[in-house]
Amino acid sequence: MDDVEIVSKFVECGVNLHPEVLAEIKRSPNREEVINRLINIAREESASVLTLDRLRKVKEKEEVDFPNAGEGIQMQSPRECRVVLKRSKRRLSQEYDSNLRIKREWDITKKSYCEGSIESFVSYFNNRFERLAKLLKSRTALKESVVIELIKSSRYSGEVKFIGMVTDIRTSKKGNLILELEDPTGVIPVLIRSQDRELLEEAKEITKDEVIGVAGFIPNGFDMVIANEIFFPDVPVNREPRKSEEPVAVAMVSDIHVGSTQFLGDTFTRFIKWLAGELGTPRQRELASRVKYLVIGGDLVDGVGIYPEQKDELVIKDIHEQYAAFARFIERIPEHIEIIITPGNHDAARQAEPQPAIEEEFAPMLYEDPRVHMVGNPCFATIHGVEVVSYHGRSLDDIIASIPGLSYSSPAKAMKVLLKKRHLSPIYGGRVPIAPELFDYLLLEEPPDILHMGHVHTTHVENYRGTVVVNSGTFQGQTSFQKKMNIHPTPGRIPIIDLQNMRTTIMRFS
Ligand code: D5M
Ligand code: FE
Ligand code: ZN
Repeated sequence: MDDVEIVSKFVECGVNLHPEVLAEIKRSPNREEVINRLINIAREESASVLTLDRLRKVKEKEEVDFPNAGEGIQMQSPRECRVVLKRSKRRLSQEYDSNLRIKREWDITKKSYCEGSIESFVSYFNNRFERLAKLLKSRTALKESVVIELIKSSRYSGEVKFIGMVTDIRTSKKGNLILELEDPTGVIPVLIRSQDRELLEEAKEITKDEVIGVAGFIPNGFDMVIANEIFFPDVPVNREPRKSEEPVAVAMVSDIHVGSTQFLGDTFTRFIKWLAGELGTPRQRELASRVKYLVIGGDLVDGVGIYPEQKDELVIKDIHEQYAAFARFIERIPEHIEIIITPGNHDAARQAEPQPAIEEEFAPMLYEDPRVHMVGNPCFATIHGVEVVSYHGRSLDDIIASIPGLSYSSPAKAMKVLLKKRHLSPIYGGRVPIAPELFDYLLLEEPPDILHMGHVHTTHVENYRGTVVVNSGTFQGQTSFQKKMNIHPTPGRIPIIDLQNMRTTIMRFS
């Protein structure tokens, strides 16, 4: 691209280029990308001349905007641009066959055996314990772990290693942390001493009802373990994430809240137009053409009777009509995009987790659409060889409330904690109703390549040991409830993950 071509690209968009900026652009290895980005920014700010000073500010602004973005994450915001584009007729993703397997065996839909009896709670927790204990035992450090009964019966003093479910957490007057750990053979207290600063810091991430390993010792004559080390099931270090051989991408959305007075219809429409190749710079359109899958992680509609006084914040007060309005948006998504839909806490599905798919009676149009897959929450799927887990994310409320240092503004950090626990919703008896099924569907048996959640209405992406941890934000503006709770949503920022290189681009639509 020579000087004239670069300058005319800007001129076509009504922006004049300062010669210093031109020189800077030419120095850049990824010229195309820099040009597109600058055009967007200049148009967004109605700047008619782009100076070097502006360019520096743009760079600063981007860092401030998304300080926590993980590796390989780029911000993009498509605007209708006057650059004359050669509209590509072929859509890249259309050229490749669909390669999606939804793991129905891990989906609760149509197979809930939950009775809610005491026995079912016992078998539910046994299933959770056994499977997480197996994961922990596969770690070298815990190979020689023993059952709690043995530790207690032998009354030995000395080193011990064992695995247990956390049934209680409390802090003593002296600042020691006291855990109570249980396995099928017994219960034992574990003490984390206040002077073990590092261990205490690690232990802050422990929540009730999760399964951990402990290495420690029993002091002479005591019936408790002093911990030296704690182990989360975690995901292996240096795991190579799987990738697609085909150039296809997946768009992640959630929390659309159709029917709410705060639903941002224009923003959602812009997103759909971008998917359809009708919006954006050439590079952004190229990315759109890769999108072959759309995952919608719950809260499609605002629902009715979800919280007190919700009526006042609804423009559509009938749930059937809310889903009908939602379906009219979905109809406009290009045919070749396959859509996976899971429920959230505002949807017409059982509230207790795991949630079965949204009921057909409420959303018949979605069931009639052959490219829409109506699935439960959580959903486990393999897309072009990439393992994807999508979970609405209600447990984030409990995790953020119980672990110091976590916040609604950085949900991917809370999601990482869940990944370490290898469980999507560990805390029982918190805000998340959990159905005691015979099998724990909320457990992460395999580390996923993509862990997707929503619910907290804040887009945030990080990478944890090879897993892309992504929260897909919302298409709803701030509600009065969120205002009271000091929650600041980030509507219209949509993560797009290219499955061929596992890079995430956050597209901005508002
Ligand atoms: O949740 C939207 C946001 O509001 C999300 O950040 C959680 C927060 N939220 C929802 N319910 C509660 C309660 N009961 N307490 C505190 N924070 C909450 P949504 O599921 O879309 O309503
Ligand atoms: Fe929501
Ligand atoms: Zn929600």
